[in-house]
Amino acid sequence: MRKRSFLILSFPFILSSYSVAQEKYNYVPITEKNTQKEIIRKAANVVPSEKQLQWQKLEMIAFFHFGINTYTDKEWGDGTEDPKLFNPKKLDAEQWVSIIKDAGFKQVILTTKHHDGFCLWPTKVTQHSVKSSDWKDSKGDVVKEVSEACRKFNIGFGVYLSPWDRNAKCYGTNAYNDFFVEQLTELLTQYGKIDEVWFDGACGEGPNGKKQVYDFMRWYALIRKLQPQAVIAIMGPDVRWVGTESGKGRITEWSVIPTNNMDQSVIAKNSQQGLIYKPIGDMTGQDLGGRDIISSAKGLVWYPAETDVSIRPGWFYHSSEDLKVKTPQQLMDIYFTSVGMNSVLLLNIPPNTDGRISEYDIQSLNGFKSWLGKTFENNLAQGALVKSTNGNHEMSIIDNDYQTYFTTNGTDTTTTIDILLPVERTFNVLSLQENITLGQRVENFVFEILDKNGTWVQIASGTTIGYKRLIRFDTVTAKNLRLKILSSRLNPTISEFGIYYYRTR
Ligand code: FUL
Repeated sequence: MRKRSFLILSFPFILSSYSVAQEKYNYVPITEKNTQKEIIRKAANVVPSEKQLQWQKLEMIAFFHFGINTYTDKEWGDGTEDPKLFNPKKLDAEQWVSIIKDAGFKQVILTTKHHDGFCLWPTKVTQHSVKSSDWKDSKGDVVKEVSEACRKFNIGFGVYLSPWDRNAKCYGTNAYNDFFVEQLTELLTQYGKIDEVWFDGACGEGPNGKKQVYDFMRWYALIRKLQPQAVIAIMGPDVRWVGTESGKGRITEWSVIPTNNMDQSVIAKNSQQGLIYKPIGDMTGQDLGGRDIISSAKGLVWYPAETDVSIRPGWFYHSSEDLKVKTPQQLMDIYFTSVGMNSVLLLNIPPNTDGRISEYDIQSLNGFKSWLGKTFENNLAQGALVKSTNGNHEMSIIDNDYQTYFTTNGTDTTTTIDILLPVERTFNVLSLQENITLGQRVENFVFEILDKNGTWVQIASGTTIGYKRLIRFDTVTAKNLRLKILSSRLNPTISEFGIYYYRTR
């Protein structure tokens, strides 16, 4: 894949086969001189960095919350727990990874340290770790076992390292930032390739009652230096928290959003490394990037959403929640409202006190996997004839190749695409994908079918598409379909179009 520069200055280049002049940037400042039209155009040309693109394509990531809380039956430890409580008699990281891989997950994030400060690897900077437990005669290393299992199964590996540390004595002083940098350095240098570093937002008191000012900039620079391919999530510059832990994303989900901390000197200094500070602004509203919102932005940035949710009520394993594991139906609903709403799903599956994923969770994941597979195995639009009023490469929307895409002629921002199926098909799901390597542009679309009386009937509509948009509707049978793009920030691009039959049980 072509390597892109992160220079803030826009640069024109020509897409050989499509001959559309494009500007592209990962983030862009808005000046007072910019007209509303220029702002919209700038927004349409903000694109993911290479690592953000690869991350988005993963679609599903598994979270493993495991640690001292697994043994105290708590969600948040206070840092006074005895490390000897940690004793997973049958820990099997390969079981964890093989199960989630089999269910379709492409990456893992492990809680290497939660707020209690207990480390799952034998860090040199504190005794509060696996090396003070009796597990494997104090020689165990969960981070090593999980990272090796991920490599064996060819799955990405990421680390959650809680900034809030209720055990570290130095928490609340400058020394804590050094302590944290050492922990981060160990994780980033001893376990091979790291694909995601996940910092949550909790910032409470430490053992001495003091709060900490986190030196995020220093941490980001370290990650960019040691693991430049890793995305930094949540309290980081590459991936944003969707805003809830319910598994429900936004119906209108823009990956291009305003940021109000576009510091030009920082940008210039780090222009080759991607954004190195966390965009600032309201990340919790219903619509984070619509025209009204970006019109007053100081800058625009590609900052996509990650939807974290647990398969159980809690993040850590509690036997009392064995019968509360989310059902395959609930996981399917979550898939539609996360991946299907232009977000990446981060599903937590907490290993139990034995150090294994429990049967309850396995059964649910198996049900989810086969349901997902059956639903999406055949695009019922295959074999269709696709035509548009004003575009090119129409057939590429059903070629199952994300790179190729349909776009309009000239500067047209609206279009009608007709899809003539070879035979009548019965379906209840629409799947759309924009080619985000050119930006996120579609603002409004409708989907219609020709009914038995020869009338076009609208069966679905939406605002944003982004990397993926899935819409469910009542089952219909039709041969003639029509996708109308009613509004787009620049020439709309459609990489893939799909219709599917989702069997509800
Ligand atoms: C939050 C933490 O406080 C929760 O315990 C959990 O780890 C969640 C994913 O992040 O900030």
